[in-house]
Parts: sequence; C-alpha cells; structure tokens
Amino acid sequence: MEGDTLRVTVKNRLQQEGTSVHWHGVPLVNPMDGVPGATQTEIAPGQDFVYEYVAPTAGTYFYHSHVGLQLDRGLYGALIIESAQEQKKYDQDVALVLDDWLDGMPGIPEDAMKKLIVGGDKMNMAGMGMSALNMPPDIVYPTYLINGKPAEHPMEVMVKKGQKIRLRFINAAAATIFHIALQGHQMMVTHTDGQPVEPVEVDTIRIGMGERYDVVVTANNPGVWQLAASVEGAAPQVRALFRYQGSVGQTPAATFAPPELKGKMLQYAMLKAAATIVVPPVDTPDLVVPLQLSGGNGQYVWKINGQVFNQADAIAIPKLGLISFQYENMSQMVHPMHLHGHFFQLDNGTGRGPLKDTVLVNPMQKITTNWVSDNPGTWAYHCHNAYHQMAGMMRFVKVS
Ligand SMILES: [Cu+2]
Repeated sequence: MEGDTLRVTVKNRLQQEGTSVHWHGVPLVNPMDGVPGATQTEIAPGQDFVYEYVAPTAGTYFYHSHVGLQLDRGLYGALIIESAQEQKKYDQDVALVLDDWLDGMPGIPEDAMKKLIVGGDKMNMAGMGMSALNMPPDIVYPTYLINGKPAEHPMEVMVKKGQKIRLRFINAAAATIFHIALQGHQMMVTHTDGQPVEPVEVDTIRIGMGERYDVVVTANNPGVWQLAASVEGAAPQVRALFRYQGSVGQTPAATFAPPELKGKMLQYAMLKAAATIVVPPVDTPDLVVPLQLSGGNGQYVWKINGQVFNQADAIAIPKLGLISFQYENMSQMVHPMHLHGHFFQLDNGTGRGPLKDTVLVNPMQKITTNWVSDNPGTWAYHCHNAYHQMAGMMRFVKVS
C-alpha cells in the first residue's frame, strides 16, 4: 500500500557474483535504488543487504538485479503498490510478466553477449531501412515466457462472464519488444509505467523492455482465447490463455496469432495523463539536455552523446529544476530509455502527455521528455536493452 514501509532483506547466495536489487520506476530515496557505483556497493557473495523505504506512489512496477546481465537470468519480480484512494472498478487483478529466456538452452547471457560483440552487430545492419515495427531484435531467443511459462504450457486467466479484469503487463525481457493482443476482446489502457492515463481502447499494445501497461478487459465474449505477446521483428510469440468459466471452446494452438495483433495499436500520441495527475510545466526548461543515441554500424557498441558509460562523466542536474531531455536516435535500433528516481512527462503533442519512466525511442526519431529534478542523488539513466546497457548505453545523472 502507498505510504507503507517496505523492508526487504536480500541474501546474496550466489557463489561468485555480487548483486543488487533496483526498484524499477519507483521514485524512492536514492540510497535504496540498488545501483552499484551510484547508490551502494555490490552485495558480495554470502552477504545480506536490507532495502527499506516508504512506497511513495501507487502503480505497477518491478524489481530486478542491476548487476551485469543478471536480469536476463531471471533475477526479477513484479512489484505492485496499491493506491489507498483509488476506487476499484474491476473484479480481478492479474500481473503478467513477459520475458525472453536463453539461460541454459544452452549457454548463458554472457555467451550471448560475446556472440553479439563478435558478430559486430549484423542484426542491426540487416535491419537498415526497415520500419521500427519490424526491426529484427538483437537476439532471437530460444523461448519466451509469461509468468515463467512458455507458450506450450501457458498460464491461464480464469474469468467469469460480466467480470472486469485488470491486467498489468510488465516487460521484464532483456532484449525483446512485444506486441500484446487478446483475441476476441479490446483492452482499455488505464495506466502506463504505473501512472494513470485517460482511458483509451485498443486492440494491441507495443511494450518495450522496462515499460508497463495496465488495461481493463470486459469479459463479454465467452470462450477460450489467446492472450498473445508477439516478438517485434521476429516470428516467435508467447501466450497465456483467457478462459471463461464453463466454456467448452477449443484451446487455440500455441502459435495462433490473434487478428487483433493487426488491429488498432496503442501509439504514444493517444496517451494523456489522467486529470488527477500534476504534470511538469513545459514552457521554460531550466536545463535542456540533448541526448544523441548512436552505435551499431558494424560494431556492438552503444553510446549516449558519443560516449560509452565508463568514459563519461555524470550529467550534472540542478535540484528542483525543470529538465528537458531531448533525444535524437541516430542508430538503426530502438532504445527503451529509462530514468531512475523520477517520472518524466512524454511530450507527445497533446499538451498532457503521460508520465512515464521508460520510453521507446525509434530509429532516427526525436523525442522530448520533461521532468522535475525533485529527488536528490546520483541516478542511473540508461537503455533498458540489457545488452545495449552493457555495451555502453548508460549514464549517471547527479541531482544536487
Ligand atoms: Cu538500446
């Protein structure tokens, strides 16, 4: 519950690796943010660490290791902070965590990273000139999961006719953008990255790594339906089943792609912050930060303003300023850019753009986000493609 104190003891029982836990999207106090080098040292093998903070803002979040490629080995979980005020207009609340999985199939994420580096970004070159929605991903994984289950053994959401179901989609994948659709139904989008938006009804949602969407589905079409998450730019999909109680309908095949995947897709320009949300004033920023995203072109190196993380200084941000991050993606890959410790407002042309903490920046696209630097400390700021992050696309920003 919002306002509650969360106390979590992390016991690192890995044999040889340090770890940490980052509370993705939660605008918490800096020392609890879980970023080695910025807010703490790694929790050494055999050691414990206690995270304790007041849950500041209701919403759908997740937590994950912020060390190396541990996120891609499954060190993550859903974090739902309930609102004390919100009136519940739904009968069921279901979190659905999407993931891409290669660990042990065979090899480990570090092997995948080596292949990417040796390959010199061939996938990226293959995608030259394609639209953002069919760019091949860095890695086509051997399997994909929803709540730990592959398409052949899907999890089932059991519903009754007449119910309203809140679905919370969390993309915990390391390198996969998904398109989500529910066969036979539309989805009413109510939140992005935990924060409420004016409801908008769509057939399909594009969700980047680190993004979250909450939707409400009205169960008005009995049957057994495919809830599909299709991999952007590649053939595979993963699915859950949406099963009405008492329904004798046939179960769709694992690979069946609902026609809704080609229906009305949620665009950022359709999202407006809910009326209850205070958005930053957008007129006169105190600091404009141009952020050029680059990399690829035959080398698996990803940069912000021409520098990789370990060559760059922290970006100095004045406290309590209005900060404008102005992206220009000069590369041929999509980058889900994530800011720790703050929500930003996406400038999507509506004047009331949604508050988010992660935004997909498409190839050759320019995007502006504005945020108020009201949370002092050193915060990480990076691409949420774990492999791009490891290959340099990260910075610290120091709010002081
Ligand atoms: Cu990236």
